[in-house]
Amino acid sequence: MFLAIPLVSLAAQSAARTAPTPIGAYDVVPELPGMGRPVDIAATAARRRALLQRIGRGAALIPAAHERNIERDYVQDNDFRQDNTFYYFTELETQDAWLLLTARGPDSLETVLFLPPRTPSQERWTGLRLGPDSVAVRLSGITTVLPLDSLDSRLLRIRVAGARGGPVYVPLGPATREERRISDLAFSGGGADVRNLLPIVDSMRVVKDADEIARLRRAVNISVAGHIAAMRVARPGMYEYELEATLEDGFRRNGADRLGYPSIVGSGPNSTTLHYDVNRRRTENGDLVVIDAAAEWGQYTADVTRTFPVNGKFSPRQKAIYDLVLGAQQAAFDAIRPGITMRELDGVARAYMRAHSGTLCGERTCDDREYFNHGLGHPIGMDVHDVGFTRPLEPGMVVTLEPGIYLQAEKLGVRIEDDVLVTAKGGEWLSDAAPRTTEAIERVMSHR
Ligand SMILES: [Mn+2]
Repeated sequence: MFLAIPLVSLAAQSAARTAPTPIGAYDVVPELPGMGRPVDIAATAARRRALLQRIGRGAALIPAAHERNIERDYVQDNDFRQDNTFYYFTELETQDAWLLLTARGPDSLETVLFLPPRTPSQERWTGLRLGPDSVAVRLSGITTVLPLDSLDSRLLRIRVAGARGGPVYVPLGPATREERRISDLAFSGGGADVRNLLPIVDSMRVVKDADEIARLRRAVNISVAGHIAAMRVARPGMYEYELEATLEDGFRRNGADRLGYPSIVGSGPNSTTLHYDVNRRRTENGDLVVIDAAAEWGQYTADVTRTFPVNGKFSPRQKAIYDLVLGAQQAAFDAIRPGITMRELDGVARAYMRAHSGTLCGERTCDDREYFNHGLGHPIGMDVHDVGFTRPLEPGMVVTLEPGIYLQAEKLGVRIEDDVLVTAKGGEWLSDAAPRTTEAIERVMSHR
């Protein structure tokens, strides 16, 4: 495991006068300074073996993502993010690569990584790239690394073998012209049995392995640091984007690769809009602020929401609603065990709200779809809404619990969202270092 940087306790961070050590100090590999992260070679190899066991006999052909063109595609953002399926089997952040896995029986697995050649003149602009050489072999743990231009001849062999070689699995979805050319070359007219790889990979991704859980923990810890930073600076009269800036500063300062999703910073009336991410309103004394935001680290993203009073002190009414949401979240957490479904946990949270609403939400109870108008939670992973929502919980799944109550007439919204690792015994809070109770939030905000 490469999770070697010790976490700095948040208390120690705030106490220190000097700059805190970042939680996610940027891991790099010496051969690609600043470009790549270490690969968990054992984990990726195990995933490839697991895939080939599922396939039995056949091949899987998986393209890497391509860099967007800063002039043509996204003027404001040239950020490269690896394709999740390619990442799952390689943990490489290299672009325009292909992975070819071939199984001819249970003990015969061939893995070939195809990489474009390095071009020094281009690297003057882009920085170092992974090329088809011994560095790639060492970093990836894949012993056969070939230049990209040898992919065609390999695919022709698959095509000649046709159906005799077993099915060929490819991730079917939107493809680039080059991806279409290559899959045509491999499959058209050869009689190969082409199938979609994604359902198999998605089912493998539901239960996280130790490396994935370590990545999620790190993404969560970075996210928590950002949430606490935002709570500490909050003052009535601040603009939502000022809180957003402190929040995201906290993410990036602690080594986040990027946001897991656009940060939601909704104050007052905006606290009741579920996916509000305009973040332009000026806060007012007495507002609640809902911040639903998280960092991505090592391709995995957290998903955390906190609600706090911008002036640092909950009103009795705000506290009553908050505590009902908190109680519902705790009830769902306490019900977590292997075998239960997210839908059943949703029912547990709603039953708690129904039983404890009293007249807080008026004639109807607070679990009403008018007030708690979204689902309780979802799996997280490489996607913030990750695969496996309908699967009964198993140890190694990581899910969110995020009940909320939104009272538009009162401009009062509360959502509390934590990330939970499912274990054999129940659940483990991953994000509870972010203050969760009104007392803990007020305590953090009093140290401003
Ligand atoms: Mn969520």
